[in-house]
Amino acid sequence: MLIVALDPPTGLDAFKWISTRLRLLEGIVSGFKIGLPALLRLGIDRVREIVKTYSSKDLLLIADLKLADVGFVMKLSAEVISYAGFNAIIAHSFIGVEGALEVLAQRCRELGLRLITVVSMTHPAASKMFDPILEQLINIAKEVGSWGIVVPATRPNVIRRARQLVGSEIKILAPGVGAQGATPGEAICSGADYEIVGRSITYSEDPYRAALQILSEQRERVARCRG
Ligand code: BMP
Repeated sequence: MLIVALDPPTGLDAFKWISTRLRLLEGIVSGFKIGLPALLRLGIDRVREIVKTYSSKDLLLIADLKLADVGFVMKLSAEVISYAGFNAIIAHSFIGVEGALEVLAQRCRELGLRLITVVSMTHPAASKMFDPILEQLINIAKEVGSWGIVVPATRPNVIRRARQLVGSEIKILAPGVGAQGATPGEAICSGADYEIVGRSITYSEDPYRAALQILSEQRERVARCRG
């Protein structure tokens, strides 16, 4: 129920930084999310070297590109992401279905990539920009057959609403735990399936211990809310 976001700090060897954390954490977490900072710094072939090692394992390997383009271009991006060994990709819901997400969703099905769409975000402006149209964004996510949606752990009320709207079919992935203020387990108690944690684990002196601590807090909280 824990996904680790790997966003390497500028100035360090990104390849080594990511590889070390994957190796340390692969046995205790549900998956990893790698985004633009790593992809831009390393390029797809070096990212592939890292990701391919883990492709055969039972891990979610998410490419966080937050795609928001016309279908044809997103389709090309999905092909690159699949080549690198990822098994999931993130796109924005707000771009809509026709000519955009329907094209991406079709290519993802062919490639065996899980499609995750963003329906709200953790930053303060998101409550003005995304939440008023949450239902519409979720309907888009459902229409294209998204495997999962991104909903902010920082706003548990949005998670509760999203869970009511998607039912039990679609996974809810909730970033914002730790560095952005949400506490471990709170999003799961509100209806999320996974919590996404970056810096509280990856920037810690001891990422393994930090992850164990978050997992234990998550378990305690969930045990309490599920009674
Ligand atoms: P951190 O725990 O270090 O704040 O990292 C959060 C991760 O979740 C980052 O990789 C970020 O891109 C991602 N994320 C987010 O913080 N808010 C969102 O609304 C959506 C995200 O994907």
